Amino acid sequence: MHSTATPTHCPYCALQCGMNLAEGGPHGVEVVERPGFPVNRGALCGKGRTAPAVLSSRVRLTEPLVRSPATGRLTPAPWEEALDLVGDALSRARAEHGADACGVFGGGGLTNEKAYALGKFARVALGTSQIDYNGRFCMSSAAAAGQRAFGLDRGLPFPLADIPRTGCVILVGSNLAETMPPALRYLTELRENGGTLIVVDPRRTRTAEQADLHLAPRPGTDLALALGLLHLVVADGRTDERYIEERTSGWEEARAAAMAHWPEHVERITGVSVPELREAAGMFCDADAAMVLTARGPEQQAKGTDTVGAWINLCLATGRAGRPLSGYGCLTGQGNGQGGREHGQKADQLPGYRKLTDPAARAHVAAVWGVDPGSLPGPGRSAYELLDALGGDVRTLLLMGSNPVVSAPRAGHVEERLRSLDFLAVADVVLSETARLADVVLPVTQWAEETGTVTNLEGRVLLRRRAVSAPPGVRSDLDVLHGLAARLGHGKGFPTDPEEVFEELRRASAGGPADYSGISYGRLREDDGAGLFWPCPAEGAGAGGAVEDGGRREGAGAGGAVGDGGRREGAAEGAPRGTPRLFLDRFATEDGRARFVPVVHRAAAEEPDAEYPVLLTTGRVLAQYQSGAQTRRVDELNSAAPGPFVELHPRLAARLGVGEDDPVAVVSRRGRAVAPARVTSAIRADTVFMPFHWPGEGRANTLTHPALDPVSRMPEFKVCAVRLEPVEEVRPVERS
Ligand SMILES: Nc1nc2c(c(=O)[nH]1)N[C@H]1C(S)=C(S)[C@@H](COP(=O)(O)OP(=O)(O)OC[C@H]3O[C@@H](n4cnc5c(=O)[nH]c(N)nc54)[C@H](O)[C@@H]3O)O[C@H]1N2
Ligand SMILES: Nc1nc2c(c(=O)[nH]1)N[C@H]1C(S)=C(S)[C@@H](COP(=O)(O)OP(=O)(O)OC[C@H]3O[C@@H](n4cnc5c(=O)[nH]c(N)nc54)[C@H](O)[C@@H]3O)O[C@H]1N2
Ligand code: SF4
Ligand SMILES: [Mo]
Repeated sequence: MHSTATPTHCPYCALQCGMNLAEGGPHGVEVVERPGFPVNRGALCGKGRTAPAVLSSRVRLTEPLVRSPATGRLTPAPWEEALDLVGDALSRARAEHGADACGVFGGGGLTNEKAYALGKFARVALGTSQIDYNGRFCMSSAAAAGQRAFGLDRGLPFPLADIPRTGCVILVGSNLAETMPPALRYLTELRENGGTLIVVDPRRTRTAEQADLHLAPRPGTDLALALGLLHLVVADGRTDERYIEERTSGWEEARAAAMAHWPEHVERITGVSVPELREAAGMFCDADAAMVLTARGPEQQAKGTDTVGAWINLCLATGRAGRPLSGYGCLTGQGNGQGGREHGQKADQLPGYRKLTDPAARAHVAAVWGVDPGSLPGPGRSAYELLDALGGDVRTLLLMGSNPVVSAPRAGHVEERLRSLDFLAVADVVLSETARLADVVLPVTQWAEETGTVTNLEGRVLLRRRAVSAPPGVRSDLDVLHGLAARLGHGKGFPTDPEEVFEELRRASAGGPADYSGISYGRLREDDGAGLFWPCPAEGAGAGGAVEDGGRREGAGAGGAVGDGGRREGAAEGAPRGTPRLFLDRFATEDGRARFVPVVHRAAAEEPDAEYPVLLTTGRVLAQYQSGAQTRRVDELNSAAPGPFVELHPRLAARLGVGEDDPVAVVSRRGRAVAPARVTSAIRADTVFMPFHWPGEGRANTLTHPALDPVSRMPEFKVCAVRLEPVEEVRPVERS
């Protein structure tokens, strides 16, 4: 290893692959393998490998920008002037229209420290209820379903290293091979060990190609599919009655709901045949242990919470939750997708995954913050509802860590709402499409230029270390919040040192469901930086409820741990390492039982009809990340994935008369997008797929439907009705 290499983690997805950064290369640092880190054991995808390119001053912001009243253009300005403008705009909105006229929008890529500080900034410095973040668009349905069933939401209640040792995995709507490539190895090892893999995806993806059985339902019908499987399990007498009796509640109602979903009926809804359903149910029940893992496919639906609930019901009915090597898990997406949803940037939340409506939680956090509990606002609007309210009740917005012009549903409308604000301030690393609309753009440090903690999809809290100096002229998000809070009369309470923020976060989270009080920067540096799993209460802290489970020390989990998880745990013998595995004795509900929820299938918010006869679903490709703000600035990634496309079946292409690479217009009730055709029999003939990484004419979110899940407020990114048109010479104007 390079003598000056710093062990740290990737800036992108929730796997948070370990890497070393060594001095050298055109960007000051280069990525060197870090084989000792258990999650990825040295493997990285192309995004991680090329991440230093985004550090380059060539592509990123290096000075604040202020919109000039004279020219209407963004022009460089000194930091103090830029912060004064934002501070004044927030004060003015508050004075003229009340605190809720100030909006805050955060991101699941922000470190725990930033997410915590942003939530505190909204509630204490601004006193606004109007804060939410892009994680609402990500895993919120799985989080809501997990809370409902288990009383606690931690994406994976077990380490990834358990996957190869279970017997069967049903992977629902995850294209892991492209979205978390190093994690594919866990599925490969599962099959090498004799386990079986079932993939549920309307497309035969690179991930589906690895499966023993690939089910390709119509988009938006996973709920029916899961109920159909449960029906078969019951009909074949393969439920685990003893487990249901001892560890769950609500079975009768859930069972009755499932029994109404006959396999033949489910076949008609989903397009998955009865023999395929039988085969899947058999594979799942035949295994000694089994898991269901979901990702955005079933979750990003206006019925995402119930859909995940149906898959959880299947796990509970067969005794596959809260037992060694069995369980339900959600593959969380963003770099800090897990931690970012725990510490208060969510509309209804206080740090430690506490509820903003819970008087005890308010009292605890208010005491840490040194404010009166009564001064804390109540829950605000969810992400899309907040964006939709811009220019109405919400007059001024501070946005940190998201690019909704590209990534929000019905993006044409969202863009129009952003333009209608009195004032928009954006803190970003690059001049994103959203930053381009701002009145003030604040250039911030990123990833390798700053230290902070992130919590990966396993609930593993990690220290991401600074490895390189930021360009002069750039400040951290914590500096920005400190500067703004001072201008709003809160000179104290917003430290700029991440470790100091973390120390406060520890106290604020103590005793909450996501308890970090036993975690410190010092401990995170130990043991090769393999991290600590929350809940991780401070030594000697009296634990109750969910935390009691957390108080269980490792080793209390599945016996005979093998693989990297086992190695690390073994190495820490005697030392508390947090809680790698949850729910083994009891669930985090009041009575310790998991709750069945009686869910029934329902149609998508927008079903195809004569005018819009085709289903559109959306998602990702390997070489681009999210709105593309970062990865579209990396040459190597752009060559691999240069632009948007419309994936469609040869039959559909023939009917339209379009061939490979011909431009196709995709039209929905929200607008029109144009991109080249990619013709493939790997997709259902009634469905087209577009990746959402690009702005402009090929923007997938021009088309998507903003119908929201009633519980999680997740938009229906994965299903809407469209029609396709070959592109004429003169294109009609985009409608929003
Ligand atoms: N390369 C890359 N990697 C990423 C990201 C990225 O942008 N690019 N983003 C990160 C983030 S934040 C996230 S959330 C994760 C997302 O990771 P994934 O969930 O794996 O990503 P998606 O491509 O959105 O969706 C997965 C699959 O769902 C399928 N699908 C579509 N509709 C349906 C449906 O109705 N039912 C079912 N069962 N499946 C359906 C799609 O065909 C797609 O293959 O990836 C993370 N990793
Ligand atoms: N159609 C469709 N739309 C989708 C999805 C889909 O599957 N289909 N998926 C949804 C999902 S799962 C997600 S997670 C969202 C994500 O969509 P976005 O919220 O747009 O996510 P990013 O593109 O990662 O935007 C992050 C922004 O923050 C900046 N940034 C990075 N690090 C920092 C930092 O430390 N501080 C600050 N201040 N800024 C930083 C980046 O440069 C970038 O501009 O998209 C959603 N949109
Ligand atoms: S899989 Fe995710 S964390 Fe790992 S290198 Fe790729 S983007 Fe980074
Ligand atoms: Mo996400």
